[in-house]
Amino acid sequence: MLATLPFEATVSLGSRLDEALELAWMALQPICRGSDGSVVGHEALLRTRSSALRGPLEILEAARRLDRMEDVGRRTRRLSAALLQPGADLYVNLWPSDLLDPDLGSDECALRPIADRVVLEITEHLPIEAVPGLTSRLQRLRALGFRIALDDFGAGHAGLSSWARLEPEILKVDRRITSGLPECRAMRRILEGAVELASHSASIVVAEGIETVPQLEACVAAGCHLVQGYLLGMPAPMPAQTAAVAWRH
Ligand code: G
Ligand code: MN
Repeated sequence: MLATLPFEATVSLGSRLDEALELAWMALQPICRGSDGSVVGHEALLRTRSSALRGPLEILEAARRLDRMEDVGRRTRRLSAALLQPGADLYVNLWPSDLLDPDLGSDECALRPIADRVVLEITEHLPIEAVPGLTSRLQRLRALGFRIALDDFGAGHAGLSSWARLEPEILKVDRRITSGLPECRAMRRILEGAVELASHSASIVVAEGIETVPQLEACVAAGCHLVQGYLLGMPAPMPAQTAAVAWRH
């Protein structure tokens, strides 16, 4: 992959990535209980104050081209660990390459001391089948106290086979499903079906991407335990301790 980049371009992209990671910070977005709106967790989302690379997508693309995904994962975990809020779990995104990184779950891993408060969100940017020894890696992470979430469920990447392989404690249903609610009956049935399937393994369902009150009500009516989205709270440097919308009782 690097061979396609001329030497100067590699050096320049490398120093831009260094700067972006140096100036990186994590925004926190609240995750709320569907029944009463109380904040039970925060998802940590990568941001940077650097203009050398703008935003997480450019950082990830640069890291991928330079084969430096581990640097991003380690920096993300270190920054996230410092942001654990009292009484709330911390949701941290993993890339499949992080599952191969010996740092994850090691004595040096910043998340290890707080593992029982951390949910590791896994999505399929790379097929999960491509991770060698996935089952034993997950077993080890769970033995340390981490919980596993399947992220972006229903988005096309994260499907039923990933669900079967990961056996996640938490299922995060992508906004491409929840955005169709309440109007789209098919999306509602898919969401209800996911909740039903999740109940057989006692998994918790999080509805992502909630932007309107009718969407929120439809997700709660479908049985989603937790909800997340701009309506409840934007990703922000100061963690929200309460939902941005009033709950109906
Ligand atoms: O893949 P994952 O689910 O981790 O994606 C998180 C991304 O989704 C973040 O970049 C965050 O800013 C964005 N996001 C969070 N809530 C909403 C929402 O309600 N609507 C939209 N469109 N994006 C959201
Ligand atoms: Mn996520």
